[in-house]
Amino acid sequence: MVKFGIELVPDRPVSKVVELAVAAEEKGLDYVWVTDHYNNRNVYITLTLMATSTKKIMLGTGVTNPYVIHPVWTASAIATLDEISGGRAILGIGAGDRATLEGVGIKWEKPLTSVKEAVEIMRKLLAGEKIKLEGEAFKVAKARLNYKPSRVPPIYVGAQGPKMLEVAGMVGDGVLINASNPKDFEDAVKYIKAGAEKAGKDPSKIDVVAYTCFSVDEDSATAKEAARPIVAFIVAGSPSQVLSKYGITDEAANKVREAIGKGDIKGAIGLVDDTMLNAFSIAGTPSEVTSKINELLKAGVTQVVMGSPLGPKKKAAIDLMSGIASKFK
Ligand code: F42
Repeated sequence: MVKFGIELVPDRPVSKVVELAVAAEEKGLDYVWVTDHYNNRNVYITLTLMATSTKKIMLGTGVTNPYVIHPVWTASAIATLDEISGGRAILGIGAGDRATLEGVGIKWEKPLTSVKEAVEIMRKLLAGEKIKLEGEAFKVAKARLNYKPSRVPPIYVGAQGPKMLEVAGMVGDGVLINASNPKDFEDAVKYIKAGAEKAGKDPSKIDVVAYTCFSVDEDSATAKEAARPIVAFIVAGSPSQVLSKYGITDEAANKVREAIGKGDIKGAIGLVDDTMLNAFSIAGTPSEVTSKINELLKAGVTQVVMGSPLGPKKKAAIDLMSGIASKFK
């Protein structure tokens, strides 16, 4: 059965973010994923408050990275969150955001190897075992937690590129794919499957998560308006081969980039057309987004995450999403 989650960005007072997690639980959603950027509120402090304010909903980092925080520390944080939440922690990890990392002087070296080795280290520690690893990214001479966690929480890998999707298939229990268009998932599933098979795992056991740019409202135009700013930044940050897949020309994307470069965000938003919206978001009325969700499921998605902006009003969007999710149960 398909699962539904919500992505929450701790870019506002934590109490407000926790309120949304509580609403998501009350409305029957299955997962809360909290993004991790050092320049927002701290991911683990936010998740801890969510754990003490909710009872059922699963709580994950969506996603942390092995560069800012060493995997031994992440393993300890997730084990603690799992204890506090009564077995509801999920560990989402990815390569991290290159620009942010370089801004603080961290070199973004060997992203595939770093994620793969980090997962190996964390799985061992979460299983209560000792780890010794002479890896390419990490050298761990001797590490172990001083207690045995009651379980190894599921580990999800954030991935977009073919090689990272393959790594996710090899080492992950799930994959968080930052995309909204069914076309992206048809390809992604092939890479995940190849990775799982290489590692001798059953690919059908891997949770394939669409981590979408999502906006829902009773009024289609209002929903789309709310998604435009995020889509403008996605268009500006996407390489030509991704844009051309959707019939978006370099010329059109360059105009958006120029506007953002000049700080004219309003102008950039005005340049986002329906082709761009359709390529990079799920935005519209409940019936419009439901048909897009159906297409995602056909492409192999097993969990749909309603990501930023959620809608013009976040709580109202959670209400609408709850109605949509209940039709799939
Ligand atoms: N990043 C954050 O910082 N915070 C978040 O909260 C966050 C959430 C999130 C959710 C879902 C999701 O999918 C991604 C998310 N991200 C977040 C972004 C994430 O941290 C990564 O930046 C993003 O997923 C990286 O993109 P990617 O999966 O495509 O991987 C990168 C590294 C890439 O370029 N991959 C390529 C590929 O094909 O997969 C190839 C890279 C490659 O091959 N590089 C070297 C080589 O020579 O082969 C590496 C060699 C080696 O050993 O590693």
